[in-house]
Amino acid sequence: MKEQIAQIKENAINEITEAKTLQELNDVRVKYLGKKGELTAVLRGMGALSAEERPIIGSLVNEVRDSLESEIQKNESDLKEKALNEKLEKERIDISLPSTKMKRGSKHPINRVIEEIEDIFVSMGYDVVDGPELETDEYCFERLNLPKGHPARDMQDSFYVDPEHLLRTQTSAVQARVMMANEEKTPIRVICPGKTYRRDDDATHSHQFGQVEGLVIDENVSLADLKGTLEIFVRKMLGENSKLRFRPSYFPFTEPSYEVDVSCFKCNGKGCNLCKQTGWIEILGSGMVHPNVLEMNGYDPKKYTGFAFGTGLDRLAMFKYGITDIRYFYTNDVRFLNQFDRKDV
Ligand code: FA5
Ligand code: MG
Repeated sequence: MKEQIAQIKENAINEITEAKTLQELNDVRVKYLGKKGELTAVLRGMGALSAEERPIIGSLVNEVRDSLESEIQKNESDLKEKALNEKLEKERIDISLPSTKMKRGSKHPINRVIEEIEDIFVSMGYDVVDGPELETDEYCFERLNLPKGHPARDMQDSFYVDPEHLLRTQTSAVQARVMMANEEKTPIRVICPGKTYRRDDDATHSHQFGQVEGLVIDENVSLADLKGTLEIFVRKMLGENSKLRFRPSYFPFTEPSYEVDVSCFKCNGKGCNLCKQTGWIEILGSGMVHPNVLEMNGYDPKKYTGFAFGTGLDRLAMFKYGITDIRYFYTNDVRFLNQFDRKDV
């Protein structure tokens, strides 16, 4: 019996050492130590032994089982380590490979210009206000001294939705809204950037474009205040050397009215293709708020005066970034937009 046990032990140790995988090792365990295993069978057969032999054989079997178990355990941890190393080698990551490039969004050039204008005017004490893009005829025209049938309405070709509603043609529509909301409180100092719409379509005119309106109302506001404000604005926006020219013009809601030209930044006023050889580029309309407009919207024109201006955002952005066609702003071509993915532009 002892020899049989010694033989089992020898065979088992050999097979344990030869097991190449965890599965093979487990098969050896089952073969010798499992319920129907060879060593277990010896224990089962002990009933046939004499009372003297039984404890001797019993402890021998236990000894062999213990040593087989510890042998299995040792080989098992070796095999586990080997399997792990193989896995690590197979799944090795080459951290020196270049990574996939992340696509970043960038700020739209029009939004950059809006933010810059807001910073300039907020630093001068202005509030930034908003108004609806779908506007009533009343606010877009009537309260700006443009009654129905007024010939100056033809200056802006409008998109009407019904006889009383249209897509606003100018941010000037917020002027009346701000005055009505303030109920003769002063000072009013606001700018309003936003989208505007007209029936236009060419390289410098789009059916949708952006404007920024400015409105100041207080006692003793003068034309000098308008000029000084616009000079600061234009110099900060387009460069310290920009010169301004006020050209008398006509808007029904201002009197007197001016269109403001800035010296061409490309040729410094000498004349080039950008400024059509004139040395000047028109950037905004402005003037002193018409007394009728003050009165119609709740401000006593004998007590209060004010100035207003409206500038085209697209045109400013075109100057600033040297863009030749306004339609690039609205066609969402990423190759165009990606160029603005830099802090210094
Ligand atoms: C006005 O719209 C007046 N509301 C400006 C104003 C405000 C005057 C306050 C007095 C007091 P005008 O129609 O000129 O004015 O338009 C102003 C600017 O908007 C233009 O100089 C131009 O830069 C821009 N603009 C007008 N139409 C278009 C268009 N279709 N596409 C792009 N920009 C346009
Ligand atoms: Mg104009």
